[in-house]
Amino acid sequence: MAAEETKEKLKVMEKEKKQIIPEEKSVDPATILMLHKAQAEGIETIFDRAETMKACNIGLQGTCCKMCAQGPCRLPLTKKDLEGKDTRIGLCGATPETIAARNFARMVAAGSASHSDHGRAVAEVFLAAARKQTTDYKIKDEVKLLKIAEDFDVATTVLVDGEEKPRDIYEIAVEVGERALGEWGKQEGEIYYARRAPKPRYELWKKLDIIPRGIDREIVEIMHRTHMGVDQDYQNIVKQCSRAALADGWAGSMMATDLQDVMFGTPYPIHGEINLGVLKKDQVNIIVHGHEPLLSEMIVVASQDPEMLKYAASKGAKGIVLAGMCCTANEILVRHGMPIAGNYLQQELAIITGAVDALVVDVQCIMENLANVATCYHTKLITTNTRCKIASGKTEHVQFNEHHALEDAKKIVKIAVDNFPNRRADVLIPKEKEKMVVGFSSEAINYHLGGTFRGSYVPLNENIINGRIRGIAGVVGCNNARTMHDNSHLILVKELLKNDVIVLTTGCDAMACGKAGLLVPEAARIYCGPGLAEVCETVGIPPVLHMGACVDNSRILIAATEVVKAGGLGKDISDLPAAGCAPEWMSEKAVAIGQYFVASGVYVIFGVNLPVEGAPVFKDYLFNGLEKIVGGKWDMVEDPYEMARKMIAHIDLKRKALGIDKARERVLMDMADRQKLAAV
Ligand code: MSK
Repeated sequence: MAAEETKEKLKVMEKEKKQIIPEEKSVDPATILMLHKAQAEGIETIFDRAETMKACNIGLQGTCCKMCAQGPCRLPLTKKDLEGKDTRIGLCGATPETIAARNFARMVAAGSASHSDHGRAVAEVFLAAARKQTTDYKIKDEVKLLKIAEDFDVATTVLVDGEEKPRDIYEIAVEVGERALGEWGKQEGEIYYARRAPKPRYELWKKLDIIPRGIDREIVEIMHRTHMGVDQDYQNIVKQCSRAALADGWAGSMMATDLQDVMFGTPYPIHGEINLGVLKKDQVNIIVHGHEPLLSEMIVVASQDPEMLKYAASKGAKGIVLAGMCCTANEILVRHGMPIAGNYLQQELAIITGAVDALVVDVQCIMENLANVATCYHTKLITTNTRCKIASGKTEHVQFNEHHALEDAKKIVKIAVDNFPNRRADVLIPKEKEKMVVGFSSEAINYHLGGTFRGSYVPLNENIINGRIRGIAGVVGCNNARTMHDNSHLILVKELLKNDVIVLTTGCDAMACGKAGLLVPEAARIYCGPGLAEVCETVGIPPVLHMGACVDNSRILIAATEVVKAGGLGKDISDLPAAGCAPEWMSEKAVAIGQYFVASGVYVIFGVNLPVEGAPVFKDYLFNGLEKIVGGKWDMVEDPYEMARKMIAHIDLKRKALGIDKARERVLMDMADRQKLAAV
């Protein structure tokens, strides 16, 4: 059916139903078009359910306790409680503070567990590759392996006849893999990577007794402490939140990032494309969705296999498009330049194009409703992980196994190709797709800002000190169906850029920025204040640096540490003119990330809602008290303009404390100048 005819049909069908107004739900034209198509075809999405199903008011406040069967005890905050003495307690006597702190802690535990279990799976495959038990995975980045070997106290050289010789790379990898895997079950001592932090930060953690002992231990301890009748001191609960979250940020997530880099390559700037327009009507479209890139790395290979392409041609397809969604997308984008179909709230909409032949999911952020939507189209929904199955009976399961991963991947690609001739609905692929430059690992930032000969964060620091760059912001996190899709991400990021704040991004924020054209060097001229624009144009980088997936927030920790080490901006992460924000968060992982940034000394703002309003004393501790202890603190702001204002005010406060509030003019050296210097 011609596109015009389809649109007319859509309009008529829309009029007959009372529906959400797509234009009010997203700022992304591709999303809006697909919501219209969903309505016309009678497909319910998360956007519809968010309209009809309201969130529980007491849950929103964080004061519903369902930790035992005497409850749930519901303790909503009323005006009377605020005016007089707050006498609210649960059946056992638990105060709103205890209840909200326990709920908060369980989010930290779940978030830390999710990232870290992803890391564990990566460590297991890494070890199998190091032991040569699989031929599908190899050690790709030897330089990075040697670097992390130092952090794990693994020797990289060996004495042979009194002479120091390099050790076999796979021998080193086995030892690194074993020590890395040991981090999950360690019962005492401290995680290896704690020493990566700036020295004063490490010393502070030691003094506060919050250095994680082992990842699993800290998560289990949260679950124990939050059981009925255990920890009843909100400050003590938050202390354990810090331990578990640090175990995520500085161990589970950080090891996931590092070991993936060693196996699949450390990201360096690469071109990519984003939005539903990357799908192609005349080709087999496969979308990989979730977070763990272990299988998707192999699907990248399988989808380019000449045999598979020939097979696709035999079914009438002109090729195979492999695109990603959510953080699996970010992983294969930053390493291979594979296109992204969209972020979290676009997952159902991808199927609604009618053009997706297989949607392959691994773990995390996968909506159960995908199974319902898929049955309305020809799309095969394929689960691949024992930890993430969908009980609807509407999916296929192809179990990923690292010992025959490429074979599994080929099986999946074949299912998609076989499904190509089955397309039955009107295919409507939005035209929207944007170009982007991505892949700014902390190593890549080092190279790009410092140049080949003098890789260093010093030029970044110089530009912060001289005021061309006002500060650094980490803007990360999800979409949330309770707020307009991508809207807060984009308003916030644009406000920061206008005020010369450089933005580091991951996750669904990175994708929102990509779709809006903020991830290309040309964006500097359009969106940045004069100082930041000058720096970006000189160096040739976008003003928003895409650093990867959710686990790659650990790259931001490392970048912040490198900035501290480069000098001139204080001695600790908490001294930096920097702030973080997750404007549209929804996942428990975001809370774990927020807590590890706070415990690392960063001011962190969350949008939408933070379930602490029902416990004012606990809230005040997170928003104010913690800063006196760890140097970082929480905040919650709904309005993206206000988020930007508060982040910039914080950055300015830090600049003042550093004595750099009056910008000092310095000569900005370009790459050629720096190379000349290096040659002297
Ligand atoms: S995918 S955790 S919705 S960022 Fe990492 Fe996006 Fe949040 Fe999932």
